[in-house]
Amino acid sequence: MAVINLKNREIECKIVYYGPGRCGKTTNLEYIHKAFKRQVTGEMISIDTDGDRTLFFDFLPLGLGKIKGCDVKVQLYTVPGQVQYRSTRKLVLKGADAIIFVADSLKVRREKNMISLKDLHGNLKETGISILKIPLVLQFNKRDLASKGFPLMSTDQMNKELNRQLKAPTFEASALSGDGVGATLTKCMKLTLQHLQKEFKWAQ
Ligand SMILES: Nc1nc2c(ncn2[C@@H]2O[C@H](COP(=O)(O)OP(=O)(O)OP(=O)(O)O)[C@@H](O)[C@H]2O)c(=O)[nH]1
Ligand SMILES: [Mg+2]
Repeated sequence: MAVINLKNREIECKIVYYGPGRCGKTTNLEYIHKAFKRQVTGEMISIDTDGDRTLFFDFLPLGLGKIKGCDVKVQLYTVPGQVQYRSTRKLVLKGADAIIFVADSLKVRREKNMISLKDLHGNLKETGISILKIPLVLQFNKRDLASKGFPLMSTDQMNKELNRQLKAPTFEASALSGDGVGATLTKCMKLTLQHLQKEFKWAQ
């Protein structure tokens, strides 16, 4: 849950990158760390890894400047995508203000995307959050692999299979080259701030 400190005029929120193993969550954060140096306010921390696999989480703090006189700070997290780390994902998800679901565009990962989205749905539900209510953006990652001859799903197919009910904004991306990474995060940030503004009005 976002921390809104009116005295210091600060808003701090948490965005979680979710998705199946090897879909590119850590690569998104690595790109942001590298390409958005002015916004990065601290080191990227990867807690517990095995090669390129995340076993606990990655963390990257950002400062996005002032919005309506408030300093906006964002904490980015990734979950471990491997199926067996469900309880860790639930832990990392705690207090999330928004989700970026990274789907792998490779045809062979079709089912893994669906399983991971279902897992997200279940984990959110267990913490009393509806997947339809939390700010959510879908990223169709690894689009660059088409030009290297890998069979990819069409974005139409991915939309039908993953996004029919969610109707979330979607972005094609290559986390490796950075294409679409900033656009995904910017949209998610906008949705998060809109959502907070609505909630805050209720709370007043
Ligand atoms: N070609 C290509 N490779 C990518 C892209 N995104 C990630 N990869 C590669 O896919 C592999 C897995 O990426 P990670 O970012 O570690 O995946 P992850 O989602 O963090 O995986 P877990 O930590 O196991 O959940 C790495 O070898 C990346 O370089 C992409 O957009 N294009
Ligand atoms: Mg990872």
